[in-house]
Amino acid sequence: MAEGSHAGTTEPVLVIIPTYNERENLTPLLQRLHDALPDVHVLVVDDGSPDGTGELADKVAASDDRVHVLHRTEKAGLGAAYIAGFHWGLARDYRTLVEMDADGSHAPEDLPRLLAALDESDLVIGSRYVPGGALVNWPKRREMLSRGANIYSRLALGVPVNDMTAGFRAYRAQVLSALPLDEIASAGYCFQIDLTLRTAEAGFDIVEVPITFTEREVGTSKMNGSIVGEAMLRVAQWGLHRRLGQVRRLVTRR
Ligand SMILES: Nc1nc2c(ncn2[C@@H]2O[C@H](COP(=O)(O)OP(=O)(O)OP(=O)(O)O)[C@@H](O)[C@H]2O)c(=O)[nH]1
Ligand SMILES: [Mg+2]
Repeated sequence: MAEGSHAGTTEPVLVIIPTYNERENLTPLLQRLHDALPDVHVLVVDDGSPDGTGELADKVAASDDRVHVLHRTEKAGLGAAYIAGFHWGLARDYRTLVEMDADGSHAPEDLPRLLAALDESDLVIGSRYVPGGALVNWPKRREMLSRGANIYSRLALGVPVNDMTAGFRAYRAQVLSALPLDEIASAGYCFQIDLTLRTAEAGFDIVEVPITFTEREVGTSKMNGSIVGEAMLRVAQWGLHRRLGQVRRLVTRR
């Protein structure tokens, strides 16, 4: 679908950064981001972080027109934060919307390559699991979990993407406008799988570019067992639904 158009790198680009207790990470990350790409705008979506991340973001925003803050009252998960951020960005006509973690795992220095690849695609995924992708300091257990989740998702869903749980992505606005954002209830990292699947099913082009993913050095992970459980269950349901659909189409064709 992307062929023939060159909207990928057109300004303005909005980088959406969800935060929950990322006070120490936020300022250095914004600095790195604007060093790499001075013109991008940022939306920090904070879920009332008890450590004052939201107030810190307000302070930065007060002296930097490129930085905006969306405050939400309770911790409602990564997915809900992104949906709110997407609505905010689409309402303001950003043509490109980027997802990026606040904890430094996603290198802002990789973002120019993601945006360049959007010229040829509708969704660019910064991928750990394509040639050239790398993991730095990730505990073996987390790597196994992530690789396992991706193999499981690819097999269950039949979507040819190697890093479906990746959270460093660039979307063309037209993709997000086409998806029923308010129907997406996935909270944890299965939100990323959910969006990948919906993007593929809607017929948009998806490309993966290799990134180096670095384990956070500061702050704590919000990853937990219920996030994993949610992903496993939902992927199984979506997979079954897709397979049944395929079987149904085969049967009715005869
Ligand atoms: N607004 C908001 N942000 C969240 C929430 N949960 C996680 N985040 C943010 O989402 C990003 C990813 O969360 P992480 O805790 O790093 O999760 P992860 O990357 O899967 O896990 P680690 O690899 O262990 O760091 C970070 O920027 C978090 O601050 C939430 O409920 N609300
Ligand atoms: Mg992280």
